[in-house]
Amino acid sequence: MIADCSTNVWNRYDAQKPQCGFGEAGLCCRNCLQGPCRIDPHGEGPAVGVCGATADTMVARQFLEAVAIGTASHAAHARHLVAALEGMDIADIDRSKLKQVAARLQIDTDGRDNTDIVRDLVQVARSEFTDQQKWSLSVLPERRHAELRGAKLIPNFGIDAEIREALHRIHYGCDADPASLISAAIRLSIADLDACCMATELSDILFGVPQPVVASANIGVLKADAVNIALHGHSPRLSEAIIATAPKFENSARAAGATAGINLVGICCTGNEALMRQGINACASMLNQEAPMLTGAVDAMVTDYQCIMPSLTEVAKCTGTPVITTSDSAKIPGAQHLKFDENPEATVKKILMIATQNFKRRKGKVVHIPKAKTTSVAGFSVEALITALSRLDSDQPLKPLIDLIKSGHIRGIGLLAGCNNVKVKQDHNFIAMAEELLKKNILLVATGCGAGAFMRHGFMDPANVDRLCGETLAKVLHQIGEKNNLGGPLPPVLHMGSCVDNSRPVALAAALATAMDCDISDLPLVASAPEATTPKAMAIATYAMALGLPVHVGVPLPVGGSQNAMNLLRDDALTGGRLILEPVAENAAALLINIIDEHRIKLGLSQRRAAA
Ligand code: SF4
Ligand code: MSK
Repeated sequence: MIADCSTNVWNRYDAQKPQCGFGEAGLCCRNCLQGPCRIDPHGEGPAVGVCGATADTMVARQFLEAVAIGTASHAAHARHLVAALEGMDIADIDRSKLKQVAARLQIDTDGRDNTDIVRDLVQVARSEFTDQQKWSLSVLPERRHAELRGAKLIPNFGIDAEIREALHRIHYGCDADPASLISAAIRLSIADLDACCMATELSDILFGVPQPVVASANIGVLKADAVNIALHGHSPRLSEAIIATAPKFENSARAAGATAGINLVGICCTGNEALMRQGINACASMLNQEAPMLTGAVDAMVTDYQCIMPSLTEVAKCTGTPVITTSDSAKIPGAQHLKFDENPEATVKKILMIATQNFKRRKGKVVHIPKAKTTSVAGFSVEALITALSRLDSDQPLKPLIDLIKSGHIRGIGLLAGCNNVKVKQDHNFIAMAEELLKKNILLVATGCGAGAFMRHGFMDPANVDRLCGETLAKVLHQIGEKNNLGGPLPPVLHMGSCVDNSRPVALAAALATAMDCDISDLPLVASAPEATTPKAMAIATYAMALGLPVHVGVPLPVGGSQNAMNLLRDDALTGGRLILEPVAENAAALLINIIDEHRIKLGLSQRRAAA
């Protein structure tokens, strides 16, 4: 690293050690000014807080709070896209996705003008925040509705109203019953799914449905002789605007001495969005977001919202990188704030100008860009997968996939999602689990920072299929690749997008369950967030449970202090889903493989085992 800069996420973590055991177990409550209260998990100190709240209450209340924060974040993201759709030039949108989504939401599309359809869609979107949750419920099959209805988990109101109700329950002297609180968290998570579905589909309508794209990943995508602009956060709005305008600044970049022109690179989930739709190279994920700046080669770190470390401006003090924040919801002291929504066009131009000017400042200075760079094929939206499968059976595109699952060539499907977490050696859990699961012929899809991990380690490079996958899975990936004239197989792990885009694997699961005439919870399908970090990840994990899935989390959740809360989540009779807490990746993979086999037996599917 070029800069003399000692601050980074790993040494700040070391400085925090030992972290508070009460907090880690969920046994520290700061819900009112009589606290903080804490409960001794060893039974030697107080067993209740000042108000009488028990360990069960504290843990369940905090769980609901985390899901509420996660849901509020996804809701803000979705709301931002609704506003974008309102202001969008109708000529630029993806009409086929617009009609598909509108029809599912029972908006009349026959012979109607796109402007009218958009107006109705915006209206439905707005009422998702207040009155209803049509968006997610319209994706889920009837059997799942019935399960949720039976468990009284169908949301009563819109997203915002459910968040408000959750915050009310958490307040001093309200809901103290752990079962009631956990059930509220699961119901609220449907609102999170609603926001995620809305955000994904509006992004697709606004900016296009992702299709397979070849790009590079890891820090080596930075270029010493280019104006490097890092796009960081979650929203595709700002990144798409910068991508569209950057070519106009190529000449000024070259005039400033950047012979390679402008080099846009992605960080975190804005990076995933830009990669999926525009093939922008992925530079880093949430956990290593400081590293690109430390090369000395980043000319602007441009952020929107969520998962942006406030430490970036500290790092900037060492490197001189301009850090530009663009959302009033995510300001950072020391950053230059240019509000995107106020004047998108002018803001984008100013960002490109600042970056170009900064290149002049750093010209001639040594940069240190590690060579690490991999080839990655991304862009696997459900639509892209269906198109690929339709080359095997144009009438019933899902049938080949179902037949392969039934025959055992594909033993099951695993979603590896969620963040990196400083408590785990970066990417270790993702990689160790994927190695085990792929060998056992389990088809893997990935989103969010997990997808970043797989890109960095070559798991999205088709060249590695034969090395990483079991025999029958490799054969399937080759076969689909050949039928699509890709000149090779599909990659070992399929990149389905950002963390909001966990709605894509949900849509795939729902379609498979419908086609196989079973519930989502019956499918040989598992999910894992082996290095989870954020409340958004907790909300996503909870909606995966609400859909009836077994969900593995590989880091401690603050629920360990309550056996009752753990039992409610671990063996969730409410939804058929369950939480699996297992820190050792290899053990987690073994547990998930067993669950897949149990589901296969229950469905009466072939028990054929591909040679491992
Ligand atoms: Fe303590 Fe109860 Fe206040 Fe929590 S809500 S801080 S347990 S008094
Ligand atoms: S960025 S929520 S750290 S996946 Fe979507 Fe990564 Fe988790 Fe943020």
